[in-house]
Amino acid sequence: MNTSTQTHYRICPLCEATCGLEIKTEGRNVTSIRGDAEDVFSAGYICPKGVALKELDADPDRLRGPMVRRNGELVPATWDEAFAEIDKRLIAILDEHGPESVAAYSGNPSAHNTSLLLYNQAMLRVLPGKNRFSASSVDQVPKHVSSGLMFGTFLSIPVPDIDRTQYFLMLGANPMASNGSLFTAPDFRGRVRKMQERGGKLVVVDPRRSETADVADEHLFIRPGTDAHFLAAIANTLFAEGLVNLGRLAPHTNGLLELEKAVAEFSPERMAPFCGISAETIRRVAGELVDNQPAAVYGRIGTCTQEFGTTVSWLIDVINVLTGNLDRPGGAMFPLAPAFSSNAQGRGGQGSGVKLGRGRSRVRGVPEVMSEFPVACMAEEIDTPGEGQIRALITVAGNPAVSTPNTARLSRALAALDFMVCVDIYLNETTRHADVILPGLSPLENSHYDIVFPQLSVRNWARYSPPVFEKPDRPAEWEIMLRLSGILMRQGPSADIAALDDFIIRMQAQSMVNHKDSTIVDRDVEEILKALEPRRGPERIVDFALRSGPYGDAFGERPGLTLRSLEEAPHGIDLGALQSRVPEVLCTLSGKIELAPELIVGDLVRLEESLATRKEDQMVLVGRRQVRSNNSWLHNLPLLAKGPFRCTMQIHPDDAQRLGVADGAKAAVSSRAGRITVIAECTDRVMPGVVSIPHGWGHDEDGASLQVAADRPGANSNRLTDEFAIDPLSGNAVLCGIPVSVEPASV
Ligand SMILES: Nc1nc2c(c(=O)[nH]1)N[C@H]1C(S)=C(S)[C@@H](COP(=O)(O)OP(=O)(O)OC[C@H]3O[C@@H](n4cnc5c(=O)[nH]c(N)nc54)[C@H](O)[C@@H]3O)O[C@H]1N2
Ligand SMILES: Nc1nc2c(c(=O)[nH]1)N[C@H]1C(S)=C(S)[C@@H](COP(=O)(O)OP(=O)(O)OC[C@H]3O[C@@H](n4cnc5c(=O)[nH]c(N)nc54)[C@H](O)[C@@H]3O)O[C@H]1N2
Ligand code: SF4
Ligand SMILES: [Mo]
Repeated sequence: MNTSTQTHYRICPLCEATCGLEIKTEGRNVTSIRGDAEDVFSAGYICPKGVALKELDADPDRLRGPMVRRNGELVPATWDEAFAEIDKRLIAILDEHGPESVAAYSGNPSAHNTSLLLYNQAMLRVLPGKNRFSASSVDQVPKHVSSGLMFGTFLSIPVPDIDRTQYFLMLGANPMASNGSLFTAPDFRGRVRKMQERGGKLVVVDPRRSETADVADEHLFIRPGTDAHFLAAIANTLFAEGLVNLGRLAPHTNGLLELEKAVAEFSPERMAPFCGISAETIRRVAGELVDNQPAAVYGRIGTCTQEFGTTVSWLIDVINVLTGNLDRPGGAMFPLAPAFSSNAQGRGGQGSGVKLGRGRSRVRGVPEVMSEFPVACMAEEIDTPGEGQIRALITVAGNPAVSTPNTARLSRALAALDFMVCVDIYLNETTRHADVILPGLSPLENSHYDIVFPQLSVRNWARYSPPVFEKPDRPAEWEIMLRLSGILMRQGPSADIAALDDFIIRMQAQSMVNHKDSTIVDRDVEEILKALEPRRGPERIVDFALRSGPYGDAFGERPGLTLRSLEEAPHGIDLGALQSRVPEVLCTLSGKIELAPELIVGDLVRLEESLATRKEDQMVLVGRRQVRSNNSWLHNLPLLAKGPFRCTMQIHPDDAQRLGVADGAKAAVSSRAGRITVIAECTDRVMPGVVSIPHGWGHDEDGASLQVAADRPGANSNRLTDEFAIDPLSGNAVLCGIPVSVEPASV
């Protein structure tokens, strides 16, 4: 082994900021991790999680071989034993109970892992039934629905052009902690500072004075779950005061009159008492959006994980359009990713739009969205007997036993499954229920190409990282997923995965040469496949997608991107600032921006009804994120676990006093779904009537193997969230604004 110091460049896979890292190694050890100052996009920025990749790589609790349950206990096994067990048990369940009996859940890290993302899709395609779930329905599905209906594809999501905007209205997001989401912008702090230096203004709307509010020019407290009311009042004001100006978008929109009618009753005066922001302020913000051009409105997890998640997501882009800021430099813009982006393939300006509700969940009858059912329905699909009941589950990089609503019920359901397979790197709260665990490689043993985040980025770029360390002698996740696919296709535990992989790329090439608007239309498939030799697996798919993508070389037709060109550019290739893309980006049936989609406008009745059912004195729960945490799964790394204990319930001092809860003491919090005890932290950072507890904690379950995390387990806030509370348009879980009662804990 080479023990001299080597320097590697690697994109961080831990969050959406996609920072470029400089990693120094000696032999199989990491000696240092820093931000890559020469990275074309992140320019040296890094957060503590990026540094902790060293500990993730070295974590003794990270699984390095399969585990199989024998006599009730998870024990190490060989890969062949593990796949043989899956083949035997899964196929028996399918034979006895039919296609719907085997379900799949995909978690958040799968979106950050090239090998897994590409080949999980392959496995999901051969899953025989419709019971697919993912972390998207505790996250961003409302934004997919509103974007799909307005612009024509689920990933046509406008991002705030922070580097050129003069006014940034941000709701329900805290990029100072999260580093941004549906908004890939490493070094948010630096970008805000530059915006402020050129006279721009950041306004944060949040029931908590967050770390982002601290760096903002203005912070507005808002009553949780009322962003739709606030934004409807802004839209109402823009119409009422004659401020609507569509600019160059005018010929490209449909439904302006319907929209005006739809928001006509939501005046600032009616909405103000409901959301806790005065009518005067609402009118002022509406005016500022028009006066401080260019401007951008953006919302994230706090606006999606609420009762009106789709409506808020829609209103955000409605306001971007009404103020002339959609698709304009400094406004909210559509990235043009070099690969994998469905709104960049084809003619543009027209498409087939999106379809929702193709099928309904068995128990609650919730409509399908993006070929999935809401994870809030997963427990009932497992614990409700009858035809189509889920008996077996495959989880892929997910920890639903901590991350999804009413985890107590879901954990009972997981324990009652006939069979469970987890593709995961830890033995944790979810995988402790598994019959077989299949761990992937360390991130530093994987190559990396971001499939999703260039589609959500504030600049266009292309970056690829080869593996830092040599691949150990065990399967990568793409190979694991192909073996699972082989089993589901009834080819047995040792299907010819090389042949499956060849089949996948052949289908992709075939479909692109058949696509009349593709850059490789009518080309010879054999010639294309030959040009991709000798690559296999994820690299072959990425090379194909790049070369047939909007900046690609079209397989020798023109100068352009190939995977080779990225291999030769270790700090990445910058593809420039975002460009205006309307009408080319639009894929709706009409070829226009649909301002008043029927589904959403029809649901405004519910917004109106909510005005009558408001309960003034109800305490509600919201969540929060912290820099040294990542949902449920980085609490086992000493570098991130150290420091002050972070799983506290923030409560306003007035509420604390009224309820008899003392700072630093334990409080009991209960909801319809459950009860937890948690340390209280009295602070006027949260508005009265609101408590804030971070999610992803509660590492004290028997059977998990997380030595560091178990030391300071914290409490699981998703024991309080309610599986019956969903946004009906998207099926997304409501995680903000959960009614709770709070009292001192007796012990
Ligand atoms: N109350 C509340 N709940 C929330 C949220 C909230 O704001 N409030 N946020 C929600 C959001 S936005 C999300 S995205 C979800 C996340 O929900 P999940 O994705 O279900 O949960 P995570 O905590 O991200 O767990 C990730 C799992 O992936 C595993 N893992 C990590 N890296 C890899 C890898 O490379 N390969 C494999 N195979 N496994 C890996 C980890 O061990 C862990 O088991 O949580 C949601 N839950
Ligand atoms: N350090 C760290 N980074 C992460 C993650 C992590 O767990 N830790 N998770 C990653 C994931 S999976 C995601 S999806 C992103 C999420 O990224 P963000 O959306 O930026 O997530 P949060 O930091 O939770 O910020 C949400 C904010 O919404 C506020 N809020 C709650 N309810 C409401 C409401 O009703 N209205 C309004 N206006 N605000 C409300 C909360 O107080 C909180 O400040 O972060 C990603 N990055
Ligand atoms: S902000 Fe931190 S976790 Fe996110 S990509 Fe950058 S270094 Fe990684
Ligand atoms: Mo997320």
